[in-house]
Amino acid sequence: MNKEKIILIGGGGHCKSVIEIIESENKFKIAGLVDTKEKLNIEVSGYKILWNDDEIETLVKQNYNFIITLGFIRSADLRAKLFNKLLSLNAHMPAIISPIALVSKRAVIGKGTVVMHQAHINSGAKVGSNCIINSKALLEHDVEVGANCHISTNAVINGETKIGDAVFIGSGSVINNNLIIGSNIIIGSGSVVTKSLPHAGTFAGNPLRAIHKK
Ligand code: JB2
Repeated sequence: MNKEKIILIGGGGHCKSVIEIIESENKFKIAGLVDTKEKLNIEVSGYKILWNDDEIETLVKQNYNFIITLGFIRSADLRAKLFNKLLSLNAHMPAIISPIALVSKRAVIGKGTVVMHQAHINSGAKVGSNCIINSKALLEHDVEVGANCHISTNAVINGETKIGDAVFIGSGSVINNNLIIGSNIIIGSGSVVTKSLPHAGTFAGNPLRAIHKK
C-alpha cells in the first residue's frame, strides 16, 4: 500500500503519543516534524524535526497531510494559531483515530482531531476540529465538544453535555449529563462538575471551586 504522507507540528511529549496512534492506525507515513529552529535535526521516536513554522506554507503546496502534535495544558492558543494558519492555506488535516478507540458510527469527529487509544465516543456525539480526545476519555451519547479542546486521560463527559471551544478537562474529571460548559474554560484534574459553567475561567475540585474567573 502506498501510504499518504503526514507532517507533525510540534515535537514534544504529546507528539510521542500521537506517533503511537499514527503508527498503529497505519494509514499515513510520517514524513517528518515541524518544530522551532533550535530543535532542527532532533529525533522524536525515530522521526526527525526537519522544518520550522516558516516553511509550513511551502510544505502545504507539496500536498502533505498535517496534524498538530503540540499539546494543550494551560492554553489552546498556540495549537489554535497553528491550526488556523493551516486552515487558511487549505491544508489537508485528517482526523487521526486510534484503531483501539471505540467511536460510534453515529459520532462526528472534526478535522485535525486526534482520538487516542481506548477513548470511547458514543452515539450522536460531535467533536470539533483540532481537539485531543486523550487515552481512556469517555464522551457519552450526544455530547458536543467545540474546537481546540483537550479532553484529558480518563475524563468522563456524560450524556448530552455541550462543551464550547478551547476547553481543557483535566484527567479523571467527571462532568455530569446535560450541562452547558462554555468556552475558554480549564477544569483541573479529578474535578466533579455538577452544574453548568457558562463563563470562561479555571475551576477545580469536588465540590468544584472557581480558581480564577474571567
Ligand atoms: O511555535 C511553535 C512552538 N513552540 C514550542 N511552533 C512549533 N512548531 N513548535 C513549537 N514548540 C514545540 O512544542 C517545543 O519546541 C516542543 O518540542 C513542543 C512542546 O513539547 P512539550 O513536551 O513541552 O509539550 P507538549 O505540548 O508536547 O505536551 C504537553 O501536553 C500533553 C497533552 C505535555 O504536558 C504532555 O505531558 C501532555 N500529555
